[in-house]
Amino acid sequence: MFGGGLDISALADPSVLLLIGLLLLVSAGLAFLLGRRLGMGAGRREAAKKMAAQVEPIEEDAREFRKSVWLLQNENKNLSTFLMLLPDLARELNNTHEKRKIAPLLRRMLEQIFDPEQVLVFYTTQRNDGLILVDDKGLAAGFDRTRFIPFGEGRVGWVASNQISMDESDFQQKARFVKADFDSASQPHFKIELAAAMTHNESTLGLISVGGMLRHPKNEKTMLKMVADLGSIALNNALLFHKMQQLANSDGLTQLYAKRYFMTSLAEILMRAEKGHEEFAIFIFDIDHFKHYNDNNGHPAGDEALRTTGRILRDSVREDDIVARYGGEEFIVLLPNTSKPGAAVVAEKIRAAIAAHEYPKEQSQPGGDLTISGGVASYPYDGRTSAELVGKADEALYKSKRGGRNRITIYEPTYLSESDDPADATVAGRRTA
Ligand code: GH3
Ligand code: MG
Ligand code: MG
Repeated sequence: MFGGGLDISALADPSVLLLIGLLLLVSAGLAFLLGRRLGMGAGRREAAKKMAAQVEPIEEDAREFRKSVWLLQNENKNLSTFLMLLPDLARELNNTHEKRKIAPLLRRMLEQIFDPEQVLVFYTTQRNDGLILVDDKGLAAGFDRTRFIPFGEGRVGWVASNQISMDESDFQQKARFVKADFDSASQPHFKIELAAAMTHNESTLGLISVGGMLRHPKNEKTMLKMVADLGSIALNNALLFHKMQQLANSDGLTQLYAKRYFMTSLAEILMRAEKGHEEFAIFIFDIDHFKHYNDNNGHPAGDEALRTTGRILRDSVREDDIVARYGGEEFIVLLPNTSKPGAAVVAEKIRAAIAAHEYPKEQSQPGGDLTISGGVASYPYDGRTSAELVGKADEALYKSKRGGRNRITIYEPTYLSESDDPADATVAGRRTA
């Protein structure tokens, strides 16, 4: 029926027409479905794009948020490290009354907080005109640690004299506005990114600084200042303690050591001498006819004579000898590592110096001179305890008194069985009797 060409007559067949109709219907349906499907895909892509555009900033926010959380966690860790270390530092600082022990404690604390390449701890000099390095971490071995840094020199000197805590940006900012000699050529070894002064009552007691920090806590300047403040409290306490100790140990009139301090030192020297098989000596003396001097010239003149005697005594001995006022007009000297003959020489030198000194109105004294009588005893020959040694020196002193005064007696065991003749004793010095 379709052979050769299109047989139009076949279209007249209702069954064929039905078939074509059906086919058209199916393809229209398919086309519709396909079209719908295709149209929907493009919408979705569009929507997805829209959604992605909305999600991107959220993701960015989340990234920022995660970063902030990480920073906060880090910050929190730094802060809790700091807060955990603080009580320990305060306790340790509170337990130390020695200035030299404070610096290492501060240095260790700063190492733990900032993980720095360099830590410097300075104390103010006694003359109060500059700084001296007392402890450090990371400073070149060849650096002269005894070098004096005047207030005002370099970053360190600037912070010490201005008492303002500084960080790196403060230094840079200040350098622009103030003509400060921050990067002084004299301090090329110093790495100072953070510095704070330790102060008390407006005076600078010292300074701490860090540089090359591997850890940068958020409030680093405040943290450093807190450590500096703890340091200044400790330094001030040590200073007060030292002053109190000096007051308690010294005699108010002569400024020599007091008897109690002398006895403690004697006990210590005794122990050391026992261990090290060393010898030492003590020399005790008493002003002759001092009652007479007081009665003739008045108590204030007597006080002045005691002060002068203390000065002469101090000027006559070595630095490691201990000189004390033992009682009213009695003085005592501890001569470590000194032989008996050596002590005799020192004692005689002191007697001669006092006799040679012209005390006001001394002419009215018996013999026309203000003089002393003394006794020397030595370890281990004359005694092995403090009481024994002081007792023997005192015995020798009274021998000098009995012998006519203005003389030194060196204790000799032989004169215990004595005939009470002063000639039996070894006597140094001028004999007036
Ligand atoms: P001697 O040669 O035997 O030691 O005679 P002395 O007069 O020195 O001895 P005595 O013990 O009789 O008198 C000691 C005097 O020292 C009496 C006392 O008033 C005086 N004295 C003690 N302490 C002080 C003081 O702090 N200031 C003054 N001005 N006098 C003092
Ligand atoms: Mg006397
Ligand atoms: Mg006396």
